[in-house]
Amino acid sequence: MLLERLPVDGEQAGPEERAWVIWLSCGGCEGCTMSVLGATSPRLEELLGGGLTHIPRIEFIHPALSLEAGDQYLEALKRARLGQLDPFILVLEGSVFDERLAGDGSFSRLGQVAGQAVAVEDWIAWLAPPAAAVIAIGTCATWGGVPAARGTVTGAMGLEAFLGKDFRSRSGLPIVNVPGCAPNGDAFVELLSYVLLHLGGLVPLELDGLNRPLWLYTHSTPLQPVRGLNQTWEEADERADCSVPVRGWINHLGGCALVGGACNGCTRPDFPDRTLPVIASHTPPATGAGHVL
Ligand code: FSX
Repeated sequence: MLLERLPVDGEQAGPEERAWVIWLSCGGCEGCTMSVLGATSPRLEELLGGGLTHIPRIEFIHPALSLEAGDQYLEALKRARLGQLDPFILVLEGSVFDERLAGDGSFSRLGQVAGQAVAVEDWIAWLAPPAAAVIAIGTCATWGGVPAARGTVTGAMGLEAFLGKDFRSRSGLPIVNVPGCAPNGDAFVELLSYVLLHLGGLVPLELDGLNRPLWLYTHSTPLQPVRGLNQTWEEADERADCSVPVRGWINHLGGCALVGGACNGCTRPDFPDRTLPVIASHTPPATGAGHVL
C-alpha cells in the first residue's frame, strides 16, 4: 500500500519545526524502549536535538525517559488530549489489556482524570484519534505477543484488535506496525524519521499488507527450533520477516539470526503460541520434585 501525504482539505503540507512523540507503555517488558535507546542510525538523540534535515525537533513524552515524570508526564497526556500538543505521534509499547476483565481493579492504571482512575486503554482511546500518526512498537503492541499467550487472564491484545483494523489517524494513516520482540531499535527510529518526513509531505510511506514499513520487513529468515524445547517444524520452510538478519541488532552488529542463533519467529502474529510455545512445553514440576537446570 502506498500512502500519499494527506493534505487535509485546505491544509498546506510542509515540515513542522517541532512535533511531539507521546509514548504509552502497557503490557510489555520495556525491551522496546531499551532497543530504541540503542539505535545508531539515526540516534534518538538526533531527533531530540533537531539536527536532521527537514525533520522537526522531537519533544519525547515517555513514562521513563522524559524529565517530566509522574504528574508532569500525565499533564502532557492531558494537554495532547486537549489539542495543545500538535502535531503529535502516538506510540504504544506493550499490549492493550481488556480492562473489562479486571473486575473492581485495573490491569494498567495510569493516573486520574477528574478524580477518576483511568487505565492505559482509556488514554489510547482518547489520544489515538487526534494523533497525526499511531505506531505500535513491538509484537506485544502489534499482535498481542507474550502477554497474549495461551492462558492469559488479561485479554491482552494488539493495538489493531483494540482500535479496529479500519482505524485511521488524523492524517489518514492506519496503525503503523513495527513487530519484533523486541524490534531492532534502528528500524524503529528510522521509521519514526520517515513518518515525520511523510507528515511533512516530503516522502511517501510504503506499508505492506500487515501495515509494516515495507522496506524493513522484506527479508525473511527460516525459523529454527529453540534449544531445549524439543521443537520440530511440520512445514520445512516456515519463515519470519525481519530486518535483523540483514541489519543486525545495533549498528549492523549482533542479533539472533545474524550471529547463528535460532529464529523464534518473534515478528510473526502467531508468536509465541505457534513459534515459541514456552507455556505449553514447560509445566511446573510437582512440589518437591526439584528442578533440573
Ligand atoms: Fe513486548 Fe516491548 Fe517483547 Fe519486550 O516492551 S515486544 S515483551 S522484548 O519489549 O513489548
